[in-house]
Amino acid sequence: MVPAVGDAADLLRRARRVVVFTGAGMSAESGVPTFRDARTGLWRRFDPHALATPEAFDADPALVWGWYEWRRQLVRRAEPHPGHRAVAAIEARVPTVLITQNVDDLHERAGSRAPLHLHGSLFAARCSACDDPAPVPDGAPEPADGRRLPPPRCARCAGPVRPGVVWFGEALPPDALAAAVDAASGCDLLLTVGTSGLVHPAAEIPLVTARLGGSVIQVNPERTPLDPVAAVNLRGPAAEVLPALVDAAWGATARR
Ligand code: BV8
Ligand code: ZN
Repeated sequence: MVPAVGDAADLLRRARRVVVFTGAGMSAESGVPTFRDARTGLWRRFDPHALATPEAFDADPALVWGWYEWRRQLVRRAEPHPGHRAVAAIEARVPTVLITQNVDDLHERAGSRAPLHLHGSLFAARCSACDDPAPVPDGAPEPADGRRLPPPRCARCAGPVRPGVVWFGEALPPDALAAAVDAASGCDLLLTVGTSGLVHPAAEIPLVTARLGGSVIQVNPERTPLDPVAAVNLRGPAAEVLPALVDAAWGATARR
């Protein structure tokens, strides 16, 4: 087991207000590719940073909508892992705010009640012309060649419906971002899991806690720019490390 888990457990047991901050690595062991390895499967020819933009959608709505429909169906087939359930166990033991950069619903399906989605959700959609919310089609056909699927049309103005996510170059939802900064400012412990810490402004969240004297614990198999900021770096995968951390802090009963 990862050696420093005892130190991290002491910090977690003593914490009065916790923030859990997750990135794509949190979903990796559920089979949802991260942005760094999103070249697996059907999309190895495309760079997600290029596809997740308003320009890409304007240029080729069917390609971008097909990519999100493919990801939605992949997430629907995925299951939360013990790491997601360990986060819900922390929420049950100590006042916690869960902030995620992920657009999947794995935290919710593991029992987390109200994650703050900084980058929106695969299961939300809205009209790209009039902003009216639009339903996400259920049971849409798997994108034909695994690629293109024309987006649905808005019931009000017949404009193309877009995914309810934040694309590169788009502002984050102001209320979610403000709530996240507020939580990160007021917590005494921030647990950052599975994020490369490269995408801004979300990447600033752990730094807010550290700057105000809170402790940061990082869970990631690899080094990231957050290493120097973390009081404890747990070098391992979320599905293994998070349950071990909860067990070390409160005993295995905490995860039942
Ligand atoms: C904004 C939703 C301004 C969509 C996402 C230069 C040019 C242009 C823009 C910029 C620029 N420099 C900075 C910017 C800003 C840009 C940015 O930060 N770019 C980066 C690439 C440099 N940011 C933006 O554009 C943001 N908006 O700035 O707007 C503005 C302001 C006002 C008004 C108008 C405009 C918007 C950013 C949000 C983009 N949307 N997602 C979708 O999902 O399709 S971002 C998306 O990528 C994710 O949500 C996530 O945030 C990010 C991926 O990062 P991670 O989650 O960290 O995942 P990653 O794959 O990178 O790493 C995985 C990690 O997990 C690794 O560390 C790995 O080691 C670890 N791991 C792997 N396995 C495991 C594991 N960990 C634990 N367990 C495991 N098993
Ligand atoms: Zn419309």
